[in-house]
Amino acid sequence: MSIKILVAGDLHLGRSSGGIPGMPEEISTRFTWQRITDWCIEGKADMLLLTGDIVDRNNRYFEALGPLQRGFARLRDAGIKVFMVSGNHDFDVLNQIARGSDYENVRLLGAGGNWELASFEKNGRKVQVAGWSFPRQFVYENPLLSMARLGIDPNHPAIGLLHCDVAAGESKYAPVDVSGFAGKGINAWALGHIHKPIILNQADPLVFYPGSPHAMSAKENGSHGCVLLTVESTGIIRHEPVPMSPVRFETLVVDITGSAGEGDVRARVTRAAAQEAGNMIREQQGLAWVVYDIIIDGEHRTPREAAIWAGSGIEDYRLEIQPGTNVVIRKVESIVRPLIGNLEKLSGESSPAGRLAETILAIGQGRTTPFAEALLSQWNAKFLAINDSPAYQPVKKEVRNADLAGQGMRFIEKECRKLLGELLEQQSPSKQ
Ligand SMILES: [Mn+2]
Repeated sequence: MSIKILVAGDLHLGRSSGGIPGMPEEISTRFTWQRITDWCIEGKADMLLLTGDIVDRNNRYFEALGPLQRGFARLRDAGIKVFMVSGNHDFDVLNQIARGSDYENVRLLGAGGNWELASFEKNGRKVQVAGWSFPRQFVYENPLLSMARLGIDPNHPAIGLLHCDVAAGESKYAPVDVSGFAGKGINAWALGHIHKPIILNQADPLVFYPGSPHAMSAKENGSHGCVLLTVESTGIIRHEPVPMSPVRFETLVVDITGSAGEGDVRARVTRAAAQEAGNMIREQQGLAWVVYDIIIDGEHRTPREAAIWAGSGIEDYRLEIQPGTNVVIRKVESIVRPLIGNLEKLSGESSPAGRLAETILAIGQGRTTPFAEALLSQWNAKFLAINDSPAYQPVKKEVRNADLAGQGMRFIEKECRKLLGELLEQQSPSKQ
């Protein structure tokens, strides 16, 4: 018989997802906490592991504790054990709750920053869990360096729980180097602190951040959920993502080339969003909100107007693509270029438009023109003057190493396209 262990981190109870109209219940992280506990109670997991920052320190701190405790009680009544470590947000509160006598099923490991080992048994099979908890808000030392012998039995699988900042160099959130997880007698390390799900090492040991189970902002795009660890009877630990977040943030690039007026541009944007969200809900159940940041791309005769059309009134757009699943658009950005038409033909002309077309063509083919060269030397002089100003000293090294000429040429090409687009727009019959 295998043992199923659900791992969740960085829930930040007390917070809600931004960018969603109204205050529907499912945008709050406590909705996802309920989903996680339901999932365990339905018998899909034997044990729940929490990797810290379960409670958010800055948002309605006391309000968050009620739902947490209700969840612990429901898990207790269902006979589900919880092992957890605290993070920088909940270093004090998780320990207080676990120390009380109400939840004998809940155990905080490594209180006070002292490593601790516990074990879980089911059907005569044992899994060990080692953990370390944040003793205070900021920890500048690497907790792995103080991981003494915990008496881990090599005959049984062992899981490590740690809230830490991997590969960050200096950090006040328990900086750890990824190489430090090996050789500790742990088969799988479940980490907390980083909200994006990441697998740092696939095996021997497995090292991963489950990420936030609930996507809280547009920065946390993509699928968010928990990780299910299955400890096979052979002792091998398998891992798979379990999507949980009712909210998903995505960025979508929509090409509007060939679209005519306002209605057409808007239809392209909304159709693309609805279509992509439709594909997404086939893969992931329980999505209540799909929130898009749209980037319109391509060529248009009037790029400025196209950007305005695509974005106007977008805050009111809402499409229910299936009962209970809504698509909304948070913002629209534009990288649409002016429609230039036949560059080759234009470049043969001796007009200003011809000169611009010639330059755009040349840069695209890695060549240059006297006009581009003159612009580049001016660009270089301006750029270096800015670069030498004291305000930019901190970023200077990075800039110095960059491909300056390439950067300048790309800038010149972009500006030539913009200019040429405007020039042609002025000459077009509709404007005369
Ligand atoms: Mn944290």
